[in-house]
Amino acid sequence: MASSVHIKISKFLSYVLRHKPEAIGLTLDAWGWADIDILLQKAREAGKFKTLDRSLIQKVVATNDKKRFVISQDGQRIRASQGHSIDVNLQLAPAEPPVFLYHGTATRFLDDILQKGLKRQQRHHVHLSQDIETAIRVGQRYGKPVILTVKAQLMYEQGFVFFLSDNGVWLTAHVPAAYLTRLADHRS
Ligand code: HQG
Repeated sequence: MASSVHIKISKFLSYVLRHKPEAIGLTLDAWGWADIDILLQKAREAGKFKTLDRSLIQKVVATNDKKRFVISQDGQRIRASQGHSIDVNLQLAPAEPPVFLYHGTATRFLDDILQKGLKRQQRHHVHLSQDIETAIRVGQRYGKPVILTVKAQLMYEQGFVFFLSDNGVWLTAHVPAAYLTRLADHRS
């Protein structure tokens, strides 16, 4: 179980590595990497986490529940594995998805989704999970959860491109409504 400090640091890293590096004057390279020393320096200058150092970042990365971040092989850089709203190239190779993938959302979005399909909204991609439990947790963030089954293999066969992030999240640009069905029987 991650400590509350770890969770706060993970949220801070998600914010600067996925959405707003400029909030602390940080610059990511084209592939989404930030230099860890510079990140630490900028975080300190911004008055964030006085105790944040390299070993604490390593601990947060290693123990993160969703493995949201990776550190480069040389140990010098860090990036988020998925979830970006800013334009970075994660250089993920297209991959063949399983027959079904799942998307958890809130009941209030359902009508719109069943009409227009799943849109990526602020992020690069629509996020899909391989298991229903994860989808329920994702949906719960926005309200009463509802789970959609995505006919992923059929989409793939019909030319839609899928990617698998380093931390096991399936990504695709858009899921038209025709490939979605509501999973009626799930625990909430
Ligand atoms: C919904 C978290 C209306 C969509 C999670 C979702 C995930 C529509 C919301 C990752 C729609 C976008 C991503 C449409 C989609 N009409 N609503 N046509 N199409 N939506 O947060 O998938 O903890 O950008 O259903 O675990 O919820 O941050 O996407 O409810 O893996 O690592 O619009 O973020 O990971 O919300 O979550 P998000 P998401 P982390």
